[in-house]
Amino acid sequence: INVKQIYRTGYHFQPKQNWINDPNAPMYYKGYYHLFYQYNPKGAVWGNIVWAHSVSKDMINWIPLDPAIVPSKPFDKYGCWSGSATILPGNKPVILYTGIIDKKPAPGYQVQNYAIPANYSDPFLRDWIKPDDNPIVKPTYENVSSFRDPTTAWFNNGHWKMIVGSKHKHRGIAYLYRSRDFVKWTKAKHTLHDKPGTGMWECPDFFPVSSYGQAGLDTSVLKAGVKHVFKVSLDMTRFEYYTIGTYDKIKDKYYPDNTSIDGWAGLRYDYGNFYASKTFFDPVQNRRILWGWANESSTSYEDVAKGWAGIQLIPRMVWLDPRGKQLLQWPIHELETLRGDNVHLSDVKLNKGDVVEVKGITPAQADVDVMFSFSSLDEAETFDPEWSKLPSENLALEICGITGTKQGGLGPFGLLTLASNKLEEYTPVFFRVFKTLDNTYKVLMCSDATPSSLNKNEYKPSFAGFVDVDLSAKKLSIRSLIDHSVVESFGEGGKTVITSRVYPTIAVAKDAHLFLFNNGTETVTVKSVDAWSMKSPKFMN
Ligand code: DQQ
Repeated sequence: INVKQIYRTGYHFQPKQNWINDPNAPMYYKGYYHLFYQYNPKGAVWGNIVWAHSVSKDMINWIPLDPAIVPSKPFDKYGCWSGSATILPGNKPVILYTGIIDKKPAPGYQVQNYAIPANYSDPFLRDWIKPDDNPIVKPTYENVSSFRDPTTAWFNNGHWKMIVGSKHKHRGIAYLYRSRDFVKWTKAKHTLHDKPGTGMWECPDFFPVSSYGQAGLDTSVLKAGVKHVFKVSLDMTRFEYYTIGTYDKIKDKYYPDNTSIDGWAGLRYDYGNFYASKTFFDPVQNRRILWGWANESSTSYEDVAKGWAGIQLIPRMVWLDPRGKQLLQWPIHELETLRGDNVHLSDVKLNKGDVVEVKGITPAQADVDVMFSFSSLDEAETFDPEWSKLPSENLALEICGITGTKQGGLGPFGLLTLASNKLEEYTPVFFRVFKTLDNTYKVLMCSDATPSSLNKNEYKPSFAGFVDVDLSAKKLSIRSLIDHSVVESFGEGGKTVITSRVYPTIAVAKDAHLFLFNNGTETVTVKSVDAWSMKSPKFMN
């Protein structure tokens, strides 16, 4: 293979070439899942943005189509930016998206447009019409260059409602708009939600979840026992955060629960490389699916040399954790159809310093599911009280940066993914358990790119999040989706998720290895590990 192509993913969504970013308007229509995404037809850097389009029966095998929405009208002359789909009564999809009408002021003058299918009988929805009464929403303030990414609309009290992400000074804002006919939209007097000090809110998402069970809800559903999730992508930190809360449909206001931190220290879908995400309701399997984009962590020089940049992560099912304080996420079950050769081990003891190889699969393209257990919490390291003084939005990350895989008490234990045989390179995904002075436990999950590559030019961040788990069962699990240059890891059944992009130089293709490790004084048992070689989808591009 071409040396530049060792980082292409085998089963994560990618077009043949060029730059991609945000997933747009995911939806299901007449037998097919549709994925649109921000795409530069002319190169491997951001620019010339159009909506590329692919369809799929299972969100794993894809049929690429021609771009669906491209600049062609005065109201989107300089770019077709992110947006969403809403399915109107009668199974009629409509897309709302941001059009750039002028290059100035930078990054562009933004309005909201709609597009409708040219032919409803085409399940691929290849052709879209942009009616001449566009734009349907114009910016009203001095925020003409910070006013974008309309959401899927929801319906109540005789109106469709949608939000547009924005900011005013440093306040992040979700402006609310209402319409009876989906064409004439009126700005509400108040916002759906806003928050000082958070900067521009990109790609807001707002949707209901049931209090119990894994079933998803269509975006307009509002009844007893329904909570709402509000998510934004923060331009300033390049992370997303969400809260769980209540939507008051009379006041048309969203109120985060007091168990959710509303700000940079809040919950994240993913504590790693994951941005501009969007959910949709899948009416066929009654679930809500989350799509997110991971950019490259390499230099743009390298992106241009390899001819592409950006991947879409594996779609995740999302639902409310039974305790109601966070979401859970899990890769869609369709991914399992790609599982090939399997290795299963059970009851493997890992003493301090042990590194055990998992052999018999293709470690560069794999799915690994492992359950660790331990017999006592006594060895947990002390949570340094000094750490509490660190900025709370980065606490987990700071601690992971300080401790890494250095010897601990209960942990670090976990996986060494994309590892070279002699461990010159590896991306560790692991837990460390800490005990605070008031005798509570803090479980840290890390995905640390620092040792991932000998290439000095790469950006190799360590990422980390806390796992809100009751340790009385004395077990912790990790599932990692490993795919050449991406490691997507789900801690404790999807309580904490971390994605890293990495560029090993030795641990590539057949020279990549997978190990289990423990570097804590407490012996840890691998109750079970299942690892699969992953096949590549039949048609991807
Ligand atoms: N990407 C789009 C914008 C959005 C940003 C432009 C988020 O609409 O705010 O490509 O990554």
